[in-house]
Amino acid sequence: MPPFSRGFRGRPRRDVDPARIPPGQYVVDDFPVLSAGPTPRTALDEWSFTIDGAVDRPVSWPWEEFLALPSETFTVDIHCVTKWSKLGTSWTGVSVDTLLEGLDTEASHVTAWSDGGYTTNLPLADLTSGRAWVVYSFADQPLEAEHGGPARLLVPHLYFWKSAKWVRGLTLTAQDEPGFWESAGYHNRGDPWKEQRYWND
Ligand SMILES: Nc1nc2c(c(=O)[nH]1)N[C@H]1C(S)=C(S)[C@@H](COP(=O)(O)O)O[C@H]1N2
Ligand SMILES: [Mo]
Repeated sequence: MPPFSRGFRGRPRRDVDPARIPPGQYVVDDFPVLSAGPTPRTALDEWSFTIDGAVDRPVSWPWEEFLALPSETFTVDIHCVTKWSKLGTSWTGVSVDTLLEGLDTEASHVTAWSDGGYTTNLPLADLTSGRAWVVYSFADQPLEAEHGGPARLLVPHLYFWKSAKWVRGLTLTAQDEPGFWESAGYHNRGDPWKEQRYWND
């Protein structure tokens, strides 16, 4: 059975601005769960968030320090490559710009890595300029484990597989290295507005 409510598929919805729906997508009201493996459960006192790789000095924040960083609450639309989109989702977290503040790097790319072994690669430019966050709250509630809690990456302008659940760090790299789905045939960048679903799109 598909993890989304049946009946919306392919049916145009009158309450939705079509300009907000990327090509080939349909809108859902619920919040599907898509995980390639079991949900990891890392204790908060063992959790930290690390930026390392091609930086002048690696940085790492334990949970409490991460929560004390300047945060933002914002509302965005999200788009999964399996064709569902969810509009107007509200999140709280720390922007990647804030995390990178004061760091010196000549890296062009980033690998986001997660508890459980998931990785996804992005150009550094897709994570900066206020377009990406590490979020720990959804709809004013702590982020549920099945949706990536305690914290996940959120990169809403790219397909949702780039938004790594259970994210624990960003490794900055001089070369682009395909992540989990990118190595399995998904598009390297994944822009939903260009319908970059698979490697040859
Ligand atoms: N760690 C991890 N992150 C992940 C995934 C995963 O399997 N593991 N799946 C990706 C995919 S394909 C999608 S569509 C979204 C799903 O997020 P959700 O379960 O909160 O809807 O998470 C992305 N991030
Ligand atoms: Mo996905």
